[in-house]
Parts: sequence; structure tokens; C-alpha cells
Amino acid sequence: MNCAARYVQSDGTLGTAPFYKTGIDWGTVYVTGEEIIPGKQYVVQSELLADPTDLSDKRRATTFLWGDTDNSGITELADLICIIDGYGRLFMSPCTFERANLYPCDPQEDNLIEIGDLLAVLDAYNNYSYLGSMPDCSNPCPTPPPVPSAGGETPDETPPNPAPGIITMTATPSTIAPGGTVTIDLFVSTAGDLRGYQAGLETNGGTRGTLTRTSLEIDTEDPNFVFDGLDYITAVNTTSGRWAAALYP
Ligand SMILES: [Ca+2]
Ligand SMILES: [Ca+2]
Repeated sequence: MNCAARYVQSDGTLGTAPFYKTGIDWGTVYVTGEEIIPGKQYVVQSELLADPTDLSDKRRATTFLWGDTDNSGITELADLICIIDGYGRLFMSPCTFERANLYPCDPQEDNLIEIGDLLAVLDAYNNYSYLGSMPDCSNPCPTPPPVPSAGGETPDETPPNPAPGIITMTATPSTIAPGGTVTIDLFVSTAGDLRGYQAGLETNGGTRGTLTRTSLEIDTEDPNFVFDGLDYITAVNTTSGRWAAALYP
């Protein structure tokens, strides 16, 4: 985009100063930054150190549509599966880490597939634009504000802001003997507009020995399961002790 003229830096970020390397040294570099947004065409040229006015031919690349991790042209189940698989660090072609990492504005900042990426796909599925889904992200090519509708109101495409929820945890039994186990149940309440969540469990403390996390599950059979009766997807990573669930659109 002409409005986002930048130089690719050694690590793929974008900057205002040129960075020179030989073609072989560049290899494959994933360009990242808030200037790279979905559904836009970017023009790429290389510049010679010896003569910065001697530019290469233009090459054009169009980024995928928002939430469309497999570039199929629409956001659908395959895109959700890409995120869920990515959460478990499984990437089946054409899904890749870079394609699944949609959130935050500069996805390289978290360098992680997590609930934010899942919610991004859900937003896209529900026809929210990139900036409608993530209004805090910058737009390298701002367009004029939308014209008010005939009723005089500007359409609001920002997803509803979830109400804060209350998380409670219970331990059964409340004390633990050497070699014994304790079950920790986690519940959330008063989250009126909850669409998805992620959580993690770390174990430490005690005066002797170590506390070890032995299993982790989302008990979808529990009648108190927060998405009971709704369409949802879940992901559990027992290795990292993280889990997530989100309503399916
Ligand atoms: Ca797709
Ligand atoms: Ca991410």
C-alpha cells in the first residue's frame, strides 16, 4: 500500500530506514507489523545499496481476508479447526503458525495461538471486519468515517463488550496428603455475554515435596458447564496446563 511505505528489517518488522542484505541472506522472511492488515494488496520492491534509485520490478501480494486462515475466500469451519489445532501446536497444511496467529494487532508480539486468535475467527465468521473486531488496532490507510445512515445513525460494527465474569475455584478435598490428589473445579459466573474463554493452571507451594498437575479436562457433561446446551468448541493442552472453549457460530 502506498500509504504504508516501509522498509523490511532483518527480523521481518517494518521500519523507516532501509536494511540491506544479499538475496541469499534474506532467505524467507515473514513480514510483520501493524501495517500488515488483512485483505490488502502490498507492493514489494528491492533496493540496491549501491544505487537506492535502482529499484527492482514490483511484486504484488494480497493478504488473506480477515479470519480466512486457508485463503479459501470465506471464513468457515476449516479456519476454526486451524486455530484449534494450532492451540495444540498441530499444523496441517495449508494451516501454518503464521496463518493461525491473527491476534493481537501485531501477532508476533504474543507469538502464540490462543483464545484471541479463536475469537478473531469467530468475529470474522460473524461478519465483523478486522478493525470492527479489533478496534484498538491501527489502520495504515485510514478511510473517511462512514456516512450516517438515513436514520442519522452511524452503524456500529464493534462486537459487544463482554461483561466481567467472576471466577471461583473449589478444592476437593481442601487439604492434600503426601501422594494424594486434589481436584480443583473452576467456575465462571455473571459473564452475561461470554463467547469464549481461556485459562491456565500452575501448581506450586506446599512445605515439602512438589505439587504435580496430573490431568486437565473441561467437563462438558457437567450441567453447570458454562456453554451447556449451546454449540461450542473446546481445546485442552495438558502439557502447558491451558484450556479454552468458545461458542461455535
Ligand atoms: Ca477459509
Ligand atoms: Ca496469537
